[in-house]
Amino acid sequence: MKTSLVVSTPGARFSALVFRDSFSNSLARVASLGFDGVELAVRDPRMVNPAEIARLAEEHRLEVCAIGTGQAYGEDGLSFTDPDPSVRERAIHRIREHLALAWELRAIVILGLIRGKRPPEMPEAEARRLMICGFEACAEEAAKLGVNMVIEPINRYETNLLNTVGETLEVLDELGSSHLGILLDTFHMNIEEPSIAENIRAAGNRIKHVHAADSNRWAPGFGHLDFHEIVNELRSSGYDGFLSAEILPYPDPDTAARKAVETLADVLKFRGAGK
Ligand code: LER
Ligand code: MN
Repeated sequence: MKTSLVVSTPGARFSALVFRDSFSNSLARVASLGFDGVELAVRDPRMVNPAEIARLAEEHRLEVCAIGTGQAYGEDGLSFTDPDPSVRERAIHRIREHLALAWELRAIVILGLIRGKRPPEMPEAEARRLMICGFEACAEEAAKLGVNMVIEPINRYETNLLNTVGETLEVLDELGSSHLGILLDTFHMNIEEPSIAENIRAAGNRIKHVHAADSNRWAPGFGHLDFHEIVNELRSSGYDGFLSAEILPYPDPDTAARKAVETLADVLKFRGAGK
């Protein structure tokens, strides 16, 4: 497994970002801190330059592991379950653009908050149908490009659609796409799952990305999650991708980033007996 940090562009409103700066500055800082990779939270791919990002990643020897898409919902209000069909269409169109960017950077695309929230007046079955339609349209494009995507279960305070690993695995079964897997975010799991370890086992070889944050969404090591247990379970499931720190910039961005890379690198060095 490798370490990564989630970063975004200046002005990004999502709270769990350590650096929101030009990619040129952020990638230099991420590399100097010793991360293996970087995850880019991108509101609108038309606002970034893929060739420039690829050049920076190469210069700093960083892998661009994933493209986050949640700001398309959080800041532009696009979602697969919006009651307005034109908003749903624009949400799918936006993810197609994220897929094109991911293709250029050899990254995966994260489907998190872009599914939206079921509005109170919308029946559950209808919200689920619209969400599945959105996932299907994106999976079709992903298959054409050969890009992989992950669906992220997100805690109940942020959405009322797919809070748990179990619900998300059911949707993956229904979609049956070889280009779709699950993203496990330890912060959301700590809120929603009775047992983090059991749900890592349940997700097994469908785990294609991991967001690492402690119980309080601070850097791993600043809360009470057991990252040795989490990493041992991920290893047992065969996961060999990134632990990408999606964390609050507390007590300050540099301390948060340093703590994340130190804790994760330490945990990855350690091999528990029999695991
Ligand atoms: C939202 O809390 C989150 O974890 C992001 O990865 C979703 O886009
Ligand atoms: Mn996340």
